[in-house]
Amino acid sequence: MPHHHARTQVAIIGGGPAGLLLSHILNENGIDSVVLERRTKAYVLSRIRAGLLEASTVQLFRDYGLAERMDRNGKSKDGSWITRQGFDSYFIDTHKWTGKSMMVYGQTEITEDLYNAREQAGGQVINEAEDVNLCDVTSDTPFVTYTKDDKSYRLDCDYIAGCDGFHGISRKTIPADILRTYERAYPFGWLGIMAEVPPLPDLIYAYHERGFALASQRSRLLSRYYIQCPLTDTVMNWSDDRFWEELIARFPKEVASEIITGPSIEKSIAPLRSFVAEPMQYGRLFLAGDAAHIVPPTGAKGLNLAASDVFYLSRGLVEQINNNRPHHLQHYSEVALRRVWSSENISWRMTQLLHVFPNMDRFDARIQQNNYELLLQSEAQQQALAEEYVGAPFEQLDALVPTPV
Ligand code: FAS
Ligand code: PHB
Repeated sequence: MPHHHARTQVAIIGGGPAGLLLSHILNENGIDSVVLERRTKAYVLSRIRAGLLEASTVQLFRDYGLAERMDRNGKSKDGSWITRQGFDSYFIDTHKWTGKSMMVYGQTEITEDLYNAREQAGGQVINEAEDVNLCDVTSDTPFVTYTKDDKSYRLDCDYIAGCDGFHGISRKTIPADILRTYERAYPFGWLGIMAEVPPLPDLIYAYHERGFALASQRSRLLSRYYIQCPLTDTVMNWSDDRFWEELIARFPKEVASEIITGPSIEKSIAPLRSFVAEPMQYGRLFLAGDAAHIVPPTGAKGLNLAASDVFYLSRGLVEQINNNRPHHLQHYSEVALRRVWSSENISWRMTQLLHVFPNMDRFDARIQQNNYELLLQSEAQQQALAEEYVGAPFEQLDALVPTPV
């Protein structure tokens, strides 16, 4: 029998961006939640991941008082460059085609801002919560059990949000005969480094016969670079010198000559995957973020999808709990998945456009080249890419923003 018994309105599994953002927005709407995070706060904050925010993600953070440091330290971007060996470069001009900009601001900083906001509000984020189990999720009285410091706990709740990422327990709670999954694994990964050197002025995606490369940034003095590498590769094979030499070889000379190199402070390889689990709700369990879907980072959509899921899920929970209006919660999965599949689509197409696929035949290689040529020539293609890259607006944003007191 559990030693400790507690209650909350929403139990949130996972203290990454999705879980923390949901907890914050619920709190802003007077709804109590508890976040159960398996790892220590230091471990969560040590992960280096996303860096580019869609316009709607930035607006959501501003609407909820989370953007003070983002607006101070982040860098607004009117678009990103694409280069292809032997062709003119192309600027995805989101400002020209959509009137919107994106923001370069690291996921690490976002997670820090979210932890700070929860702590300032006296929010309950329980780190090192182990053996989390979701119980009675199809009943009206679901609950969660977990252990911490060798004590066992039971947390009664009205709803459970599964924000525990791709390897979490929440998605696995949905029975296999109900859950539908869709997956595409890619035959390569991204080797990423962080270096305390001034970055290039803009984000640049590069296609080269040697492989994909990406120049990004975190601040005026912190650069983030990636190169495509074989799935079998390991960080041990990549000295800093070898990394910089390969990165420089994949950019056009006029770009390569501007790259400032230096010692890496972080180096890691991430596999690329497209994955979607449907439905994103089961009884009183609702999945959000990587727990429900994964995109290859080529389109910079992973973190932004976590934010849009949280926008839709928090709207549904607020409408149900505060106003006894079930519509948005009942349709959460359907609405969230429309945006998930749009992001899966653009992420897959940008990955196809920009990477060397080891088994690509000559026909596919010419189609890949023609897709780039079309982008250079067609304003319709340019507008479409800009709209998808900057991210579609959330549906009915005004339904969530708290009415000013
Ligand atoms: P997260 O995985 O961030 O958080 C889930 C949390 O749940 C974790 O803290 C985990 O410890 C916890 N958890 C797991 N199981 C649990 C359990 N059983 N009990 C309790 N807690 C549990 N996106 C981009 O847009 N651009 C990028 O460049 C990019 N790079 C990435 C690189 C890597 C290596 C990875 C893995 C992802 C990358 N992503 C990128 C995607 C990433 O940013 C995610 O989209 C984002 O972290 C999603 O946030 P969450 O859904 O909160 O999931
Ligand atoms: C990053 O800065 O980490 C980044 C930027 C754009 C992407 C992927 C990653 O598409």
